[in-house]
Amino acid sequence: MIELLKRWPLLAAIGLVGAVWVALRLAPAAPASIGEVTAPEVALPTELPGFRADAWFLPDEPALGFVEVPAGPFLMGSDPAVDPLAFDIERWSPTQAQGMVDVPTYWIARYEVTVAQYAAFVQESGYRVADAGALAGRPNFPVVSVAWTDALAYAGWLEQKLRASGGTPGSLAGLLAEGWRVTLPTEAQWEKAARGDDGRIFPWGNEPRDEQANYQGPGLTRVGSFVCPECPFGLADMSGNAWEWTRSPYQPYPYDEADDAAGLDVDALWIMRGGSFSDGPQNIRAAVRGGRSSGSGWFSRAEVAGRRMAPTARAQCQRTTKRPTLAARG
Ligand SMILES: [Ca+2]
Repeated sequence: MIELLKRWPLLAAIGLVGAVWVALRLAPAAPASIGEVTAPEVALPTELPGFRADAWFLPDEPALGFVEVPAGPFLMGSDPAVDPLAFDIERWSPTQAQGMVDVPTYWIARYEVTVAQYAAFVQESGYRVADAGALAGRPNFPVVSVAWTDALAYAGWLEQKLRASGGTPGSLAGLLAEGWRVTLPTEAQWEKAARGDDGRIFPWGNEPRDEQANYQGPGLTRVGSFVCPECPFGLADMSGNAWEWTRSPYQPYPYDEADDAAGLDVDALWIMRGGSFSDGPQNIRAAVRGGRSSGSGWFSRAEVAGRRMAPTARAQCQRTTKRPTLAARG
């Protein structure tokens, strides 16, 4: 898919249509359209080691698993002279391989959003997710088959819960009181969180390492299964396990966050990052850019391409006032 997106938009569109055709041919039965899906029965565990059943199964950590990423510039995109695995769509401009992007302070979740967290959202809100199969995984595994719109809905719900709860840790409560929002990261925020500020290719350095990420493997693993002391900010599974949605639309580089709300229509593709358990080293690099549509149709749902392209949300807390709304993108 990423190969196809290099020739965006025509080949990407052809590829997506082709993938849907294949999925439909292989599917045992066509799922109902989004409007026909009813709220599923959700079974939540009474306890889950490492997570708080009394806090929507967020991590049992002082800031409920949110980690601060300090303000500062980082090197975004890829230079094929340094990284021979780089795709063309990671190039900054015709004259420049990479660009420096200054990112204000933000917070990002240490782990991918789990099945238990997503299930708590569905159970409490009654929200009708696009694909109830997303709730079928093990509770401490990353949730997959999540439409982009549903990922944003989860983030918005979590923000409301954290704002309303008297038990929200002071660090988070203070940010929310200042007007911070819980939403998906931009792709610049995601990439900075994955590679830090030294331009490394993978979260741990410049060479692939089997022991530090779940890739080229048989399936998903529990979030945080792979210890990566070298990874920036203590984040887990930025490379591999499940693809992760961002809130950035697919746009050619150079990246400009001001473009994030411009020129979007119902056919916009949204950037997903990090590769999955089934990808090889090339697709788990910190600069890799995948794309899917928002979830108003088939394309964004992971079953389109099997579990290879399983996207998940990595909710984050950040100061922006440009949070996309479901009404504008649905
Ligand atoms: Ca991941």
